Amino acid sequence: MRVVMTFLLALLTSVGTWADETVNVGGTDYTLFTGGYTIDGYIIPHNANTNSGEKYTKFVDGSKDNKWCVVNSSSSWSTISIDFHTTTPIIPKGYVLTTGGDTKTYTKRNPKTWKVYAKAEPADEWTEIDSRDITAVPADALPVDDTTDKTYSMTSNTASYKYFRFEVMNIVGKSGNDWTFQLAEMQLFGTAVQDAQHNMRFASVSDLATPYAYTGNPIDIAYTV
Ligand SMILES: [Ca+2]
Repeated sequence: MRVVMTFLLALLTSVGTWADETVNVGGTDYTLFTGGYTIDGYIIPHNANTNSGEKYTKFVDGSKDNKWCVVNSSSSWSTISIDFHTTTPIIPKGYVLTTGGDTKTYTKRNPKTWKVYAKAEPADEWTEIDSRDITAVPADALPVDDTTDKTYSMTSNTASYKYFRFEVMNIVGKSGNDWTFQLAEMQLFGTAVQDAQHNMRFASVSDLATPYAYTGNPIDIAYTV
């Protein structure tokens, strides 16, 4: 039994690449949520072309060495978004975005305007908990550098949430012939207390996505997973 338990422990501790880390905002340390994310759905432009190794699953998979990359042939899209939930409710105080591994080559793929929404229960209405526009606030721009973190805080939030939506309305600009969005990773941080059981990452996301609805803009298409 001890051998089995040791094996299982080794297996669990080898899942994912998350480590217990903190993010310091204004002198206060917040804990990066390491309990795992499950993707619920996403919206991409109808004309998008995504490399099989750069799918939406890469956005919250625990690895900064891969990215979600949505290649578009035109700028006429309104929304790229992804919905996911945490394994346990948390009180988000901010998040870390990580640029893609080739951002120095493709300098315009970072988001330009984006919002974060949250809700406690699936049936709740979304609440906007963060909004960024780098034209209005240039300091919010992600680095034009490969695999680089940038921290965004929303420390005034005191509400507990479990469901999250990251929504991009625009990207920095045209890269070559494409209007392409990419990010390597998003990590929430907050004040929720985690236990050891939740330090493993859940990566069981189906690749068998099927479209369920069109948004108000007919060129965007939504998928549940
Ligand atoms: Ca990733």
